[in-house]
Amino acid sequence: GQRVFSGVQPTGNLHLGNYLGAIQRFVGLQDQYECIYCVVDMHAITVPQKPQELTRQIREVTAAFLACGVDPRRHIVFNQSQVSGHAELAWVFNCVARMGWLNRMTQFKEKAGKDRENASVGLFTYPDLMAADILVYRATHVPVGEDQKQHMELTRDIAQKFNNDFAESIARNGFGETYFPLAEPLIQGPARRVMSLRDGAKKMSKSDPSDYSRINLSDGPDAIAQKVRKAKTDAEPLPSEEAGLANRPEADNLVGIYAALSGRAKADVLSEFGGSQFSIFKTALVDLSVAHLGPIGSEMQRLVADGHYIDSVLVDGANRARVLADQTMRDVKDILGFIRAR
Ligand code: AQP
Repeated sequence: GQRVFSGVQPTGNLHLGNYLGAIQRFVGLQDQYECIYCVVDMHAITVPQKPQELTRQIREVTAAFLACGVDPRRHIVFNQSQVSGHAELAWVFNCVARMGWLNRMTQFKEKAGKDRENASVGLFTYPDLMAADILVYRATHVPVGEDQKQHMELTRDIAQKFNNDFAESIARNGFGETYFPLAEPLIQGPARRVMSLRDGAKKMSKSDPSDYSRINLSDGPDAIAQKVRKAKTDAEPLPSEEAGLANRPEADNLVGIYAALSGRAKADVLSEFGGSQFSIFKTALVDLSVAHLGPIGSEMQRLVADGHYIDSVLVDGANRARVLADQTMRDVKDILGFIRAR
């Protein structure tokens, strides 16, 4: 079967990059695939979190999924820590992945910074847990932003090494030639890497100290308008063709955002705005962003206000996810040669 898995960390400040790179795309996959969307709270604690804020942020990400149009009845929405198979399989993958593989991960280098001795061990093994998130459901497709490309390659390497190392046992247990699929990242569309509004060389990120660097899903019309108006640009008018965006990262970023929000191609947007000054384009971008994000923000607020409903969605989703994950863990234990109750 074809199955989609993706996760979002409940680490605050959900932004337009998270939306266009991931959550918006979750919605479009629902007609084609069986989908599992996860609030990855265990990933969040790889860096310090305040418990009460973490609780609030788990509800907020869940509300964002629902407000954007993820259907928790037809698909599965839950938080990672409620299904123990993620952590169990991550341990197995800690023993499959090699130190050298993890040493090459750029996200760890960026997040650990200079004080690497003081980073948590969990931050280092984060990609093994991510591989477990995906493979505990034997998911085949993973919609993510471009920043997750390297972790997706590692996920495939882990699946492949497990399949190779245990090939004989996989066959003996009746699973055929391979057990885990080589999950395919779905990194698509004009907003696969949304950049900071203040610096076209940096990705839009939750942890950027400047709130002007990002549009938050919770921003109202005034905040959105201010941030777009202050967004960094160059002095030239917009080009008429996509090739004209080369070496103009800020222009490229704003055009990409406009394209993604309107469901059009960048070339199509430029055929409308080519030759315009940024002031005109920005006004159109404000209108589009407010029209698009306004209803999402207010629906999120409405949902978060009813914490009981959100929590019941997560418990129900976890109950359904657990059935799938438990089956994988039984299979994996048999493949590894562990003893279990039958
Ligand atoms: N700027 C972005 N453009 C496109 N997609 C993005 N994603 C994140 N930033 C962008 C995608 O959002 C999904 C969830 O990401 P995450 O929860 O793993 O958070 P993150 O990548 O750690 O988010 P930030 O904003 O980058 O946080 P910090 O500041 O902590 O590093 C993923 O699919 C991701 O690709």
